[in-house]
Amino acid sequence: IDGLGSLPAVAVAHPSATALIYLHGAHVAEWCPTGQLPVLWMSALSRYSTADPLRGGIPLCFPWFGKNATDATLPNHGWARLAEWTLISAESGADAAELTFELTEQSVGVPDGTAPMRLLYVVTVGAELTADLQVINTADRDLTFEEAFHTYVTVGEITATTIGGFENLPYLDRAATPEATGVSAQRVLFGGEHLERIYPMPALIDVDDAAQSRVITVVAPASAQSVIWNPGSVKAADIADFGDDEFTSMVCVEAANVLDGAITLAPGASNHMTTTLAVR
Ligand code: TA6
Repeated sequence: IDGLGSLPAVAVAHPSATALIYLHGAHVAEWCPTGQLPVLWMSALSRYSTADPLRGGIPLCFPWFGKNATDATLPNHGWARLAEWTLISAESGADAAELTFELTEQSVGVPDGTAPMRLLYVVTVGAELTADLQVINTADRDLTFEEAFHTYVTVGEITATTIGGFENLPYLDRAATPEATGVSAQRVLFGGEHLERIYPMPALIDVDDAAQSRVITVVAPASAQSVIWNPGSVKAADIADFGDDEFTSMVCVEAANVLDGAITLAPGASNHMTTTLAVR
């Protein structure tokens, strides 16, 4: 179908859930299990243009996370979320629909990091949502990259939301200047400030969305790190495609292989990173 901004998208209508996935960035923008409130958050100010990443849903960060280490003019979080992916298969089973998207080197429009590679992205839409990114090194040399699912979930009120799964674990505090380290003595709480933490552990997260009386779980067994991010009022005001008050209704719970968790593939080798979202 033609999504917003006439960007091509795949609309999934399965008895167990609905979803909307843009070919731009193979970007899962919407997922709603039947009988539940929508789970993914999208900014009302998101751009729907091939020049920009969508703001919300599940942005694919690849082949680097954040700023490019060598060229600051390159797009934040890499080029996979800016590329036009191809839907190569769509199947519907009793419990879920399964869609496979592909991106190969010749379809990548953004410079740097375009060593020959093939990305296969399988999204399973059902009562749970699973995303599986497979990277295949089709080059004749080692390929090193970072990758992350930058997942935005929607919550009723961020200050009434807590995140469990990191109790007594250390984190890198990226909201501190300079960056600092900390330990989460308890569940992660939000007070409207900029919160950005990288925990060196696979995501086994529960988001207690008390305002909407539900718990969203995010599991990512093959991720080296978990990133929690809320821009808070100050940082949100600096982000053009992020409404000033929108930070109160979202939190990013990201599965990542970044920093010392970056992946290196030998020629012909491949890896999978998956994340599974569920609501109860
Ligand atoms: O995951 C947190 C983060 O790295 C923040 O630093 C912030 O930049 C956020 O991602 C959003 O990045 P984006 O390029 O999508 O605006």
